[in-house]
Amino acid sequence: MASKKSSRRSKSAKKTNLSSQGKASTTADLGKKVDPKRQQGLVIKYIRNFFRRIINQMFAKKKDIKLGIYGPPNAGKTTLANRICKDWLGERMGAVSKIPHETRNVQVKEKVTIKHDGKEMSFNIIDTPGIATKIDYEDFMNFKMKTQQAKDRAKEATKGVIESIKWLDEVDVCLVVLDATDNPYSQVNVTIIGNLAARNIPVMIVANKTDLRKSNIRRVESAFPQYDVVGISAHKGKNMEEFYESLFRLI
Ligand SMILES: Nc1nc2c(ncn2[C@@H]2O[C@H](COP(=O)(O)OP(=O)(O)O)[C@@H](O)[C@H]2O)c(=O)[nH]1
Ligand SMILES: [Mg+2]
Repeated sequence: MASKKSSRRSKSAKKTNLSSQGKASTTADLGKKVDPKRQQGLVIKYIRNFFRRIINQMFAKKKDIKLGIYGPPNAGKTTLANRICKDWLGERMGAVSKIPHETRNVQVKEKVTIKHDGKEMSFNIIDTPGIATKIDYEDFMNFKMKTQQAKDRAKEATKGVIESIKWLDEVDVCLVVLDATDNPYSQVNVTIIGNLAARNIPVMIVANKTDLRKSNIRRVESAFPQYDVVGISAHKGKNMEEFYESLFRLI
């Protein structure tokens, strides 16, 4: 019995000990809290941080969205880039030609502010050289180019394809421009879109040249059913409202 009692006593003694320690620390904390100098310092620090946060938010630089324009040669990528730049900057972006691989270097137009439905977004527009699986200098000779000129163009076009692919690392969102009069199930189209999907880059497909009778938006939609497809004529400026609406939905 005696031993049981003594063990109970020692347990309660332990409890008392713990609770007194707890009390002591609480008292110490309270002591700190009521220190007016420390309290004043904390309030000043809080107010300073609060205003710093507000000022940072007010002047925070909005990041420009890097919009890549990709696709096979001659689909109308530069024509679309020019259309966007003309709509919002009043100036065009680059040269357009019916001869493939006119754009052989990546072109960037910075700070293109687009407004839609009361919203405003700033883009860096990246027009890329067309991606092709085969570039043959003899094809350029059909456009009445001299042999050396055709060879140079083929060499530059090949470099351009590599540059386009390198730039995929820089892109936030991407437009894939396809000529809606062409077969959409090409190796190039599947490779571009597959590459963008693997990088988790949001994609919108632009079925261009809808002003031409041979164009077929449905065929593009059924080739890539998981993507938003917008039919436009970049050349004529047809359906650009829907294009901007889809672009804002993409972001
Ligand atoms: N009919 C028609 N032709 C277009 C359209 N967009 C571009 N083109 C023509 O297609 C050719 C290639 O255009 P371009 O913008 O240089 O293509 P890119 O190689 O993809 O940059 C040029 O002759 C353009 O005038 C369009 O909406 N309709
Ligand atoms: Mg081009």
